[in-house]
Amino acid sequence: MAMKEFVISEAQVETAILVGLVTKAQDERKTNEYLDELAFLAETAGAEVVKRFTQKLDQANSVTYVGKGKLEEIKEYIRSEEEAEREIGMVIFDDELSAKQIRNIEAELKIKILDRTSLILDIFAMRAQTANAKTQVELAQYKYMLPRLQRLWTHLERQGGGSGAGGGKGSVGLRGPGETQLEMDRRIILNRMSLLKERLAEIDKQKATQRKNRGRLIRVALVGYTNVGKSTLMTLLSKSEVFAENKLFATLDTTVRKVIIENLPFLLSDTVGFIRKLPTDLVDSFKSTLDEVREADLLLHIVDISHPDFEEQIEVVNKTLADIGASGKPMILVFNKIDAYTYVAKAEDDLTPRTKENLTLEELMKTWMAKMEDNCLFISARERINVEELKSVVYQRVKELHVQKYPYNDFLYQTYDESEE
Ligand SMILES: Nc1nc2c(ncn2[C@@H]2O[C@H](COP(=O)(O)OP(=O)(O)OP(=O)(O)O)[C@@H](O)[C@H]2O)c(=O)[nH]1
Ligand SMILES: [Mg+2]
Repeated sequence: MAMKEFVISEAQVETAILVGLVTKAQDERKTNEYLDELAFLAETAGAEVVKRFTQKLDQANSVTYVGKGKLEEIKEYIRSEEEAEREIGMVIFDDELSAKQIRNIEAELKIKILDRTSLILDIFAMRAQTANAKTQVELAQYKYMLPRLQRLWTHLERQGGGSGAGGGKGSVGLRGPGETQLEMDRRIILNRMSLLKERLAEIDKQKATQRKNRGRLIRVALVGYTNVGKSTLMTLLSKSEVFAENKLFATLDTTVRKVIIENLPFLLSDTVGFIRKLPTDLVDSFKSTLDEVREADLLLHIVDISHPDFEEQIEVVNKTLADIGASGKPMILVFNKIDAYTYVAKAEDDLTPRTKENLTLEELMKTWMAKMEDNCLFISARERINVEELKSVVYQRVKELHVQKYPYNDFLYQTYDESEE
């Protein structure tokens, strides 16, 4: 269709300021990594980060998160940008804010305030495709909103009645339940939440039935931090396209595919990635999505070895698995993206101690293989390095599990002709 009648103005990108704390528990390097991730989240949601503020505090200030002076500094920055006709769209805080903190900060800065949780929820709302995912996200959003209703009221009055700049439908942080819906009072929200819960229970039941009808096949789940390459690997192993991109939370809904390696069929599922500082409430809301992980016979824990912080990511994933009751399962640790691994080579005469940044890929592999008693693999899903090795390891493990779980099931030994798929 011809578009010549229309003048398409350039989509206006909202700008964002990030705020994080350096505390006893979180040193400056950590804080910067967290803020890198927060910036990636903001970018995924469609905002451009123009400035970061950090402050050293023993712990977050219960009234305004940062101290009074720092808040003043942020306010000053926003004002000066405004004067230069560069309006700041929002301020995003790296930790979950209380109702009180949001109210006070907003009163001071008079600008849209988000925190890590509401930003993640916003991305989830943007990404949700199926009825199941949409219901789960909506429930999680109400859970977040409920204790902060006060804030939402004042927030929306300003959004609706103000100059109109930056607000409105579809902007970062305001997707999901529409503005009219937000005018509901607490009681109505609670009613809506119980309706959503009923709906999810219904979906859970259907899913459980579906899972039961899948037959006697071993179930393997891909788990891992967000953006590590789970969906890319799923596509590779199942030979059918699964959505993957270089954004956070590209996958929200679980995909289950039947995969056959040699003569062995099994089920492989790809599911939502995990992230740091993800509130348990949010994880709970994804119960039915995560059932797939909980009921898996074998986990393939995918790690992005090219990420500077992959070790902490492994810990976050293990902790989240424990939180959802999926720890203690047979697991293979799969280090992905070996093609993108980089390290800082040390000069021969440099006698300062080597740090993890100085390890070559070979050294790192050795360390992990010793630690995992060889129960790990190093691959590149994108460059197809060591994928055959991965397949044969998965084949062995699935076969063992299959014989254990279904000793009388002989269809393992039929030979499948790959060309018949
Ligand atoms: N360099 C490199 N990039 C890869 C590799 N595997 C995947 N990627 C890229 O990493 C990004 C994320 O891949 P996905 O498969 O979407 O990752 P995911 O784990 O499914 O991510 P979420 O669904 O968002 O949690 C994409 O841009 C991929 O192309 C790899 O082996 N090497
Ligand atoms: Mg994915």
